Amino acid sequence: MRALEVLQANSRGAFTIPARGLYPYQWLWDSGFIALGWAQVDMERAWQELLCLFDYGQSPDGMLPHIVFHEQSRDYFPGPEVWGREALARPATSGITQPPVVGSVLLYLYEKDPDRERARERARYLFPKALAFHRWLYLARDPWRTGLVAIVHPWESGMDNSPAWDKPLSRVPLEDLPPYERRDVRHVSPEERPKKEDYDRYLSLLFLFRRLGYDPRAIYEHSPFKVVDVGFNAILHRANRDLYTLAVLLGEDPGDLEEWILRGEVGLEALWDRERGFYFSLDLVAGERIPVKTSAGFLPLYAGTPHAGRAGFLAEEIRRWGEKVAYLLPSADPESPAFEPKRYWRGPIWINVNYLVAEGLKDYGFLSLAERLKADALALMEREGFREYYDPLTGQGRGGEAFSWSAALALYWT
Ligand code: 9WN
Repeated sequence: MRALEVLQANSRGAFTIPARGLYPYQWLWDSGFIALGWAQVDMERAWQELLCLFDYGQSPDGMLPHIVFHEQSRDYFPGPEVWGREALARPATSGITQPPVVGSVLLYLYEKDPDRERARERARYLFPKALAFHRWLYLARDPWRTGLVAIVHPWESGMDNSPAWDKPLSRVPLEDLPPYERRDVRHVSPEERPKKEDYDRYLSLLFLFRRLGYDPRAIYEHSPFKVVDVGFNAILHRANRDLYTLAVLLGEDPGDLEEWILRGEVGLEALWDRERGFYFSLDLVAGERIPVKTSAGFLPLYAGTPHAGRAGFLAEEIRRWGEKVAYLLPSADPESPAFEPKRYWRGPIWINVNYLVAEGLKDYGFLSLAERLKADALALMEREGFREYYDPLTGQGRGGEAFSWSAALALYWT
């Protein structure tokens, strides 16, 4: 299947599912990457992707959920009945969020659209909604105004079973869970997915949030998993910068963006570990750094916060990882004992992360390394098709097939 055919096959009118069977709804950060793909072939469709997300997914307080359950499906667990957030006028949604790439995608669409009238009209409509999402993130997840927001569930990182979450997740008490049946392992081999222990805790957190009525304040206070994810915050910082640029271009009031940018820069740079020369996430429950090297640690390059010296360190580290694998960029340090080349976010290459890190490397002038991340991603997709992830040692495609954001980013790059 060609890249555009993948998007067309996964399109459900105004939104695009990540993959047939495996993920039958609209996901938050997927839709951002997918819109970048649509923008190469059908600008109107790209705008629809974001409009659909905000119009149907956003709650009155600004929150954007990680899944909008537009349709009924028996393919995915946990579905809308498990989250228990059925609304009357809107489709049901999940009760947690995901990395905020949409602000940056909004600026991209605005700049790319040749129909300037449409670009202005759509951007003016979506800008305050994107701003409200960021305001919600700071209110709900940074009550102490540190400049960094917390995630309360591994699914919020988008990198679900990252080895960085092993320790903080192990502290989550297991609920007396009702019997449940995973559907992901009907579509994909269990060796390529998170383990049962992980799912038990993912669900324990879900049921806790449900009991708390999805009240953001109660969740922040009571969640036994509370982490400052370097990846999430780097993406948020870049989106703040991009929304600020958009505000200036549109002549709109930038609200608190300037303040968030200033505080975010200081916050992100505080995640740098001088001894180990890497950016790490913070476990807010234990009050400690999580010294586990994952690809999220390279995302400050995308945020644009490191000074040249630190950026050079990161580029060097990517090259070192590159000597241990056949293709870049593995999602976890290939030398770490936690590295599993086939299992989801514990080693495989993800096309969206290659895109984000390549963008950052390009901004810092590491052009040949940025080119390698892009070339490796394109070579893998050419050889194996548009898979969800790839084994960095053998290049073998893994996880879902005909995966939307892989196809979308191939369109973006070619
Ligand atoms: C939970 C849709 C999503 C991606 C995530 C990826 C995976 C879901 C799952 O699929 O997560 O959100 O059920 O495994 O980890 O990044 O957005 O493609």
